[in-house]
Amino acid sequence: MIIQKKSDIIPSEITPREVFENRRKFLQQAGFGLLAGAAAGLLANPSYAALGKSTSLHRVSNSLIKLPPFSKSQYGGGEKLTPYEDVTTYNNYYEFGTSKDEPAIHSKLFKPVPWTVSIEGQVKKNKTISIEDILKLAPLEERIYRMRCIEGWSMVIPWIGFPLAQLIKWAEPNANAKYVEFTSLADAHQMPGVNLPVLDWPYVEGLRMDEAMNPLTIMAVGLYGEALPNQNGAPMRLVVPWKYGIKGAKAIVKIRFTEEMPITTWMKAIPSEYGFYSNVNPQVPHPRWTQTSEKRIGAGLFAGRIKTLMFNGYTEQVGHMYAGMDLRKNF
Ligand SMILES: Nc1nc2c(c(=O)[nH]1)N[C@H]1C(S)=C(S)[C@@H](COP(=O)(O)O)O[C@H]1N2
Ligand SMILES: [Mo]
Repeated sequence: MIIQKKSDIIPSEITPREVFENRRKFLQQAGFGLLAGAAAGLLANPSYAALGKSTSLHRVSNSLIKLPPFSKSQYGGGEKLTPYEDVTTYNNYYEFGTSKDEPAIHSKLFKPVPWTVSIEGQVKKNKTISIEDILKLAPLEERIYRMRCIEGWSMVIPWIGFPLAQLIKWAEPNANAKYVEFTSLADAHQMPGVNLPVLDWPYVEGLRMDEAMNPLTIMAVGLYGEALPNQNGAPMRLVVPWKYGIKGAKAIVKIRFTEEMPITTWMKAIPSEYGFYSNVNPQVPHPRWTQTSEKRIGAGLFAGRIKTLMFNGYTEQVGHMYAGMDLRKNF
């Protein structure tokens, strides 16, 4: 009742987020902390409070997208989550700046709606699909994945998403499709980094068809129980947990099926350092640093480095795809 009364008098200039934050503050002051938590989407996921989001109740998703309900999954149970604060303020997203704190700051006004994704290349026919329709393609589920950046740090993130295979099925690739290429938005008006020649925009990534169809590969539309924050790739980004983070293209606007191996942005930038596969592999150092260990973000100042595992620990699910391949050459 209090909630309704409050929202009735909201002037139209105030954004839904401000409305939400005001309401939550009000409820907290009135001693309705639990209710406020429920409004933030935490009710369905009470475990988040114990896993790092409790310190972040003053934050709400900056996304304008409303997610349908999602279910829990078998993936990643038991892993200690990287705190929400770190997941959303320590980012790589060069379209919004090259330092880790910049994406959270510069993506505040980014608009992930309206959004359409175009499907092109080796398909039955070119088509486009809205983010709303993408969200109806498959049931959403939460998957806790270990994520490893090629720079040597890692996180454990509770993503919400669906198997990329479901979107590919809808896309109807033809028999010539051997690879899938993903293109991120490059909008200089919304993304200040795109005005700088740090990379050859737009950001492009790719997967071999079997990698794209692997059950571990997901399109993420949320994390920590809420719609994907802008800095994490709203409204939809790729998540491939056995590969380095660079493969996880954010804010995807185009999916193209190809016969030839796509040339990714990082391959183009520095071909001797970044290969197409980018599988996590402690045996193959980056030319300028080792890949044998990683720093787990948010684990604390005195936490030691963790041993990096082959395929980021997902060998059982993905190792078979690389049987007989020289992973030193195909790095
Ligand atoms: N469009 C785009 N996607 C991107 C990047 C980027 O700069 N631009 N950085 C990549 C890198 S290097 C990493 S490690 C992950 C980081 O994702 P996160 O910030 O959600 O943890 O996003 C990947 N996706
Ligand atoms: Mo990365």
